Amino acid sequence: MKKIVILTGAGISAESGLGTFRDKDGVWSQYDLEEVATPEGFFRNPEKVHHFYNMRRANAMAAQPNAAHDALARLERDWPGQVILVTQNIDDLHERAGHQRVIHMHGELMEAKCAACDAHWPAPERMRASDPCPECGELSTRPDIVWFGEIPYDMDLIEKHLTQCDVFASVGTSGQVYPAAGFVLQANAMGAHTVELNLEPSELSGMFEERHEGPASEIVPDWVEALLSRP
Ligand code: BV8
Repeated sequence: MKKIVILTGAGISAESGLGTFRDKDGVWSQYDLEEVATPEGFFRNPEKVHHFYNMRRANAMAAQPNAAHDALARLERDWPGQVILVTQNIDDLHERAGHQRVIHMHGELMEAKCAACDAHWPAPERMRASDPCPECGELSTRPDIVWFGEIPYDMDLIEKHLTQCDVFASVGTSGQVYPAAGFVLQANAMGAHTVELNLEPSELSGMFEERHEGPASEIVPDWVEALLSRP
């Protein structure tokens, strides 16, 4: 039975009210990426970075999954083959929609870690630079999020899935951030059928054999329904 690998980006959470990054009035038009999403920015001003992620954590906690998150959870449950979900998003809306296995390649808002001893624990609602690590006591706690210039999580696992997939679908991503933006190239090289579901054409649209354009809450449930009606 066909194995499906899905990559999601900020666009799948847009209709849940969580801002995307590069659309008009996106996050990176309001905040300087270098200051809040790089290790250098964190080193320079940890309080500013904690404030940025405390705000995004509060927004994510107040948001609800939308029909696109629900549809992917349904696909994972009802598809007779393997469904692997890789997300660039750090919110937990896939999980709250009932998705069982989510690979968060850019980390998670709801997780914290220690930059000194690498301990991991559930993030409190508000993190502060003055919070000592619960394990080693160092003042080096940080959000468990992959910043620019840092190595994304689970790359070996993701590469393995990409070599085995029959279908690769990309949902709600502009295809500007690597290595995630390179996944469609690998899927194509492996002969997988590639599908893009996005509000508008992305940087990589030409790489996809099949494209659906529109809001994720509409086109993703339609795509899942079509898949399940002819497994
Ligand atoms: C790495 C966590 C090495 C933070 C993120 C030059 C200099 C320095 C670095 C680089 C360079 N060139 C390339 C790099 C590497 C760099 C990179 O790619 N930079 C880009 C900006 C050029 N990448 C890295 O540094 C990565 N690490 O390369 O390490 C390595 C590589 C491979 C193997 C080993 C080692 C680390 C990148 C991770 C950074 N952290 N997130 C946070 O979230 O705060 S990435 C950040 O961008 C977000 O997490 C986001 O998820 C991600 C991707 O953005 P999108 O999800 O695509 O969001 P965007 O707004 O761009 O697009 C939204 C899309 O949705 C649009 O297309 C829109 O049309 C659509 N949409 C909107 N509404 C809807 C919709 N679609 C459907 N329905 C709707 N309603």
